[in-house]
Amino acid sequence: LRETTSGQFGVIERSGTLLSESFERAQVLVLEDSVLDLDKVLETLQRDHNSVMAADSCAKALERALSNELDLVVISLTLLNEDGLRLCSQLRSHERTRQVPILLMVDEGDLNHVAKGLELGANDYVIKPIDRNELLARARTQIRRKRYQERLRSNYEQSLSMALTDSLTGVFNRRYVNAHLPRLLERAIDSHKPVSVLMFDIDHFKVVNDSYGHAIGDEVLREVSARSSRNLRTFDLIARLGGEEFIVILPDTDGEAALIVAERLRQRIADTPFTVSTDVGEIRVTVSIGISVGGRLGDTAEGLIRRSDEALYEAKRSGRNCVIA
Ligand code: GH3
Ligand code: MG
Ligand code: MG
Ligand code: MG
Repeated sequence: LRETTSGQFGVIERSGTLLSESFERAQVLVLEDSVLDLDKVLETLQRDHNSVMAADSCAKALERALSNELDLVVISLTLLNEDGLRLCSQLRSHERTRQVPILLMVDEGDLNHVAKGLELGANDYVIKPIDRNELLARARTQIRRKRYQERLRSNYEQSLSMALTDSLTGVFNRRYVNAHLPRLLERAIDSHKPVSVLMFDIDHFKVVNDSYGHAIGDEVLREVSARSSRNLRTFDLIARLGGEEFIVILPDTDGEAALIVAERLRQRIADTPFTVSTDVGEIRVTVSIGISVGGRLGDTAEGLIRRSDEALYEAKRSGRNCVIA
């Protein structure tokens, strides 16, 4: 026995013969109305301990495909009363099944259907009468390819979200704001709606660190993030710009409404002390907030951020724990 592993999928070979290889069972759906052929396909695919479902009409097959997480659909093009190619195009037109691998089974005399099927999005085919080893090999290839793509996609999504998220607090980071604010502003200008920006900074945060330690400081940062997020609408956006400085972007919000949001945020943080994990008891923190409003022709993201930063500086100078627009 020789084992060659490619990530999750160990391929075990013995003198050239493929043996059962997948650690994860695949969910397979077979559309076939010939009992003999179906038996053969089921028996073959079950050798890999796959879980195999059968359907004898396009409608039933589609229903199953839409209510299961399938890894492969095997479609017979020799159905008595139906055209299996219909299922092919149906699968490709639904979001849920757009990516599922499709393997066709055709009669030798109907090879012209194969071209049509591949055009409709089928991935591969086998010719009847079915050779068991060939069917199994082609099925495995499709299942493996699907899993590989899923892994790539989830790695990609994970690294994307890591690149745009602040690891301490879980809110967005500066990079995300830099990428996203120009687009939000452009949309605001185009739709003649204002977009407001709140910049806020924890007051005398150095004292928190100095008194209780950096770890408690981190806890406070996390709680400030969480408390702020809870008090925003789902389409508002909060990011940590660095240190103890945050930005909140409020789409479709004018200065007056932004002032109300900012004042509420300030109060929620100032009025309820923070409970931290050690026995230091409750910690009180306050924030200073600066507001700017954009949406006029010629406004830029940099300008918007600079104006909110200036307002924040004003708030610090005015004694902290306050909002300046
Ligand atoms: P001000 O009211 O003027 O904002 O005073 P401040 O003390 O909050 O401002 P200052 O900029 O002097 O200090 C910010 C402090 O924030 C200093 C730094 O130790 C702390 N800090 C920055 N990033 C982190 C972090 O990730 N975790 C913790 N615990 N502290 C941080
Ligand atoms: Mg500071
Ligand atoms: Mg500060
Ligand atoms: Mg600061």
